[in-house]
Amino acid sequence: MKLKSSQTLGEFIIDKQADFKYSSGELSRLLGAIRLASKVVNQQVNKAGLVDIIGAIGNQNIQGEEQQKLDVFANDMFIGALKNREVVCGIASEENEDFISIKSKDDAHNSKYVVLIDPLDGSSNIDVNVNVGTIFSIYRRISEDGPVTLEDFLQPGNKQVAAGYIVYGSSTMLVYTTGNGVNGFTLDPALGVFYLSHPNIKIPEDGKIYSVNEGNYLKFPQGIKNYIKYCQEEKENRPYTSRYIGSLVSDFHRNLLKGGIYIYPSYSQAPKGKLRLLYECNPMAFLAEQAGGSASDGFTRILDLNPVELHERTPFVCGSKKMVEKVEKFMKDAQEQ
Ligand code: P6P
Repeated sequence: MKLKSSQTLGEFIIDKQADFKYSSGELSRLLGAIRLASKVVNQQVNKAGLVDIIGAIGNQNIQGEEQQKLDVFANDMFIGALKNREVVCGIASEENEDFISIKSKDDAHNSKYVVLIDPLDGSSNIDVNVNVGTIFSIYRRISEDGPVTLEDFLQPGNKQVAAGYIVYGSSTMLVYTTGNGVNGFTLDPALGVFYLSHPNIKIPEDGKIYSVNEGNYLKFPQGIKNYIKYCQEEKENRPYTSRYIGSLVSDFHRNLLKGGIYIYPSYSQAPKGKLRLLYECNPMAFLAEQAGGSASDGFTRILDLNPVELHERTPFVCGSKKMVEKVEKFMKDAQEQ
């Protein structure tokens, strides 16, 4: 067997350490904690399906509980790994109502980073074997010292120091940015090592894939309805292709590599949309922009939104720059009519 030539994630993080402003290696150790937790979660996500097919695996009940609670398992794994590395002073998670303040072993709160995570986005897809993902967003704390405060988490997305996701799919990939471009790493499950497989990812400026839950079409704002009709027209390079699998990380990942747009608009039952600003939209928006794409709520750049609540939602339009601009034009024109 030939040893792989490409760089491992660990080597890459160390190589790029110089890119992190004022980092004394803590951000590298933080990313290392995420790398570790993602491997443990990947193992469980891949086993989850076996319960349904075989059901005779010793720990069927436990595994069954984990399967229903796999997102809680993922939450515990990421929080545990981050706590053990003593590099974060606070964590906020989709699974926890309140944020967690973390003391280092010397009882101090001297770590300087806070992390926000969606530990297993799309987990309702697990039992039908559709890809799921983990999303993370990292900030430097703004409070001086002592326990973290809510304000440490309520920072606009343009203050993120790093963000990324893990997609547990046909292969497991970790994609992240520290503000110096986007790089993708594929897990070799036999060795348990992430290898650099997608260096310096750039999203195509335009695309022909649109991802939206068209079942909600009648409830969408007029601008979104008009854009969907535009995608379906037999004109120029249209109709586009509709691809929506109900898992943000997977829909985003495909569009990142091929070009496309993901839309989760507001509608009557969800006046602010469904997706969470802090640990879904901000990290994905940071990645999209770092790859040359863009992200808005249909009017305003996602990364410039000022959060007021930990779990607040926002309408979300994200992907190829020209496609996002086209949606924003439809939204603006509809508003003016
Ligand atoms: P809907 C999963 O629950 C999620 O948060 C995203 O991963 C996904 O894109 C979206 O919700 C699906 O929502 O309302 O279309 O089923």
